[in-house]
Amino acid sequence: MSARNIIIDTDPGQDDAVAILLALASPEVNVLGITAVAGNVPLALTQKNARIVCELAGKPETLVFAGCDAPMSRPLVTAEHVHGKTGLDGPQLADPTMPLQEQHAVDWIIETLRAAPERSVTLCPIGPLTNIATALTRAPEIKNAIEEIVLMGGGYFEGGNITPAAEFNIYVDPAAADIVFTAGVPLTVMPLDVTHKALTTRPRVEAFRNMGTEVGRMTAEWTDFFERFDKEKYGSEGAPLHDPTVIAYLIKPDLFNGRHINVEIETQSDLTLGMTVADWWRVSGREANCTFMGDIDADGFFALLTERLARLG
Ligand SMILES: [Ca+2]
Repeated sequence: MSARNIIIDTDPGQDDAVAILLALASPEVNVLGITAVAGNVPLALTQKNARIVCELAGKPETLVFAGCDAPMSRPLVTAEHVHGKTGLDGPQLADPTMPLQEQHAVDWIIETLRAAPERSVTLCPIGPLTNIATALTRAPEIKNAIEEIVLMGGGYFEGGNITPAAEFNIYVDPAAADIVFTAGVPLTVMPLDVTHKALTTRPRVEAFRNMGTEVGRMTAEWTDFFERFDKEKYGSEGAPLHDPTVIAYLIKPDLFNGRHINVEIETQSDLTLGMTVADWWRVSGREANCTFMGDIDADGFFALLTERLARLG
C-alpha cells in the first residue's frame, strides 16, 4: 500500500504538535507540507511552532508555510488561556533554524492541488478552517484533487469548549467552516464527542515520558501543561488530546465509529455562533455531507501514539 499524501493545516498548539509528530513518524502518510493558520495563538507563533515540531521530529526538510493571519469575516479569537503564551508552553523550546517557505500557504495549497492527480491528496485541518476555505473559494477546481478532508472540529452531544455551543476551531472562523462543510468533498469530522474520550490519564502520559527520548519527554511535558487547564475545567482524569485523532484515523480508521449525516454550521446567531448542528438522529431530511465520528477506542489510540512517537529520536 502506498503512503497517503496529506497536507496538515494547523495552529500549534500542544495537541497539534503531537498530531504532527504522529504523522511524521508514520509511513502510512506522506506529509507534502504543513500550512500554519492563526488560531490557538497568532500566525507568527503557529508557523514558528510548526517548525519547532518538525525539528524535534528530526525532519527539518519538511515544507512549512504561513497562511492566513485572521479569519475570513471576524476578528481573531485565540486560546492562550489553554495553550500558554507561546502556544507550546510546557518544556523549554529553542527557536527553530529550519526555514519558513516564502510562498503563502493558500497559494501553495492551490498550486499543489492543481498539479495533483484526481483524488490524490488528503487535507488534515486541525485548526480554524481559514486557509482551506480561502483556497476552495479562490480555486474551486482544486476539489477534484482532494481525496478526503479529515478535520478536528465541532461537537454535538458534548456541546462546545469555547462557548456552550461551539468548539474552538469552528467558532474562530464559522464562515470558513461553512464553506468546507458545504464543499461537496468527502469529509470526516473528529468532534469533541470523540476527543473528550481520548484523555491523557497519568499512565498514558508516563508512557510518553518512559520512552526515554526527547520526543517522549516533550510530549509528556506538553500534555502535563495542557492538562492543568482541562482538569480544572472538566474535573476529568486528564486532558482531551484533540488533534492527533485526525492522523490516527488515517493510519487506523477502525479505532473510530461514527455516522454519515448532515452537519450544518451556525454562522448567524450570537448565542450559538460556530455550532455544528449535527443531524445525528437523521430527523432533518437534509442530505448527509460528512462522517461525524462519535466514538474512539481510546486505549488503542494511545497505544498507537506511544508506539509511533517512540520511533522518533
Ligand atoms: Ca489545533
